[in-house]
Amino acid sequence: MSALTVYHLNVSQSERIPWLCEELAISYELKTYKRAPNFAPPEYKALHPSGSAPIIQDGDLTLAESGACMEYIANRYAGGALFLPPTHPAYAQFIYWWHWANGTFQHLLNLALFLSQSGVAHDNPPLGVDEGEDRQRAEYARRAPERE
Ligand SMILES: N[C@@H](CCC(=O)N[C@@H](CS)C(=O)NCC(=O)O)C(=O)O
Repeated sequence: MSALTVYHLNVSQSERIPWLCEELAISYELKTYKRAPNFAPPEYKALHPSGSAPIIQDGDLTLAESGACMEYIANRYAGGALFLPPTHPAYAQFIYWWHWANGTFQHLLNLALFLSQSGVAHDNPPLGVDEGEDRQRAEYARRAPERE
C-alpha cells in the first residue's frame, strides 16, 4: 500500500492531484467521492477542517489546498520536479503564474461558474467577468516572449 493517499472529489479541481501524481510517476492510493449532490459529502468534509477538495494524506499529515498539495508532493516525492528553483532565470515568472492560477484566475472561473448556474447574464456589467478575463489574456500574451 502507498504512503500517499489522494482524496478526490469527482468533477472538481482535485483532478489536479492524481494528474500530478501520474505525471511524476508517483505511486499513490486514490479514494474517490461523489458530490452529494453539489457539494462534497459529509464523509469528505470530515477529512480536513477546510472540507474542500483536494485533500491528501501522508502518514499523520492531512493536507488541503491544491497548491499546497502539489508543492508538497513535488518536493517530498519527486525532488522538486516541475518546480523551478530560485536560481532559475524564470523563477519570478514561474511563481507569479503559479500563484496567479489559484489566487486570481480560479476565483474568476468560480465566479463565472456560479453566475452561469444562478442565471445571471454573462455580460452583466457590474460583474466584469469578461473584462477581467480579457485583461489577463492580454497580459499573458504580452509576457509570452519572457517564458521562452
Ligand atoms: N482554494 C482551494 C479551493 C478548493 C475548492 O473550492 N474545492 C471545491 C471543488 S472545485 C470543493 O471542495 N467543493 C465542494 C464543497 O465545497 O463542498 C484549493 O485550491 O484547494
